[in-house]
Amino acid sequence: MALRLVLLLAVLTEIDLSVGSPTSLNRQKRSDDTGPLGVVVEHLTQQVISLKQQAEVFKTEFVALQTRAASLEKTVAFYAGNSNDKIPTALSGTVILDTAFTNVGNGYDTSTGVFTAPVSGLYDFQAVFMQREFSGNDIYAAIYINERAVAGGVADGNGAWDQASIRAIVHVTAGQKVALKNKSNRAVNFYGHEYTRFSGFLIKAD
Ligand SMILES: [Ca+2]
Repeated sequence: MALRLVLLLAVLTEIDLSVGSPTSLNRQKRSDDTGPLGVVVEHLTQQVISLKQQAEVFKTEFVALQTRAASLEKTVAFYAGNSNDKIPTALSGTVILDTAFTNVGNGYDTSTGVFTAPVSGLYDFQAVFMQREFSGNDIYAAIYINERAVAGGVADGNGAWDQASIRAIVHVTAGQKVALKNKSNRAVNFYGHEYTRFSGFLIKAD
């Protein structure tokens, strides 16, 4: 009852105002004139449209944040070796370590020796490799990102056993290939077991 009274007053007030207005007095009512309720409905309709648009923006931003959060929580890590005495590696070839002790994210391929970055970010890669004692030939090797060598080392083939250790802390884009490759001027046999290893992990995703 009270609500009806208020609405009635509102309508009367609107009528009074329009009647009192000099322009209204001199103006014929037109068929497309909007009544007071029509104005309210139109106003509310615009507000609903605006709120729907804002909701769409929030939804898009929320999905983007969810994707970002999932990326930041992602763990990528691999650690690979080869239990044979000899790991034959061609000139400029990839050292194939056929056993992955750790392969979180499945970035390392034990059949090719290549790690393919599943996400873009800052990575830490390490390699150690060994040359037999009195083999007479030095072994050069480097960690490559695609075709670019980013860290290299040499294991001397003269005298006692030699082991080199290399490391690269680099940004890698998702899909880029990282591998330990032979940089000697010939095909070589890396010494296997726990003495030649290739590993890496994601420090922080983009
Ligand atoms: Ca040596």
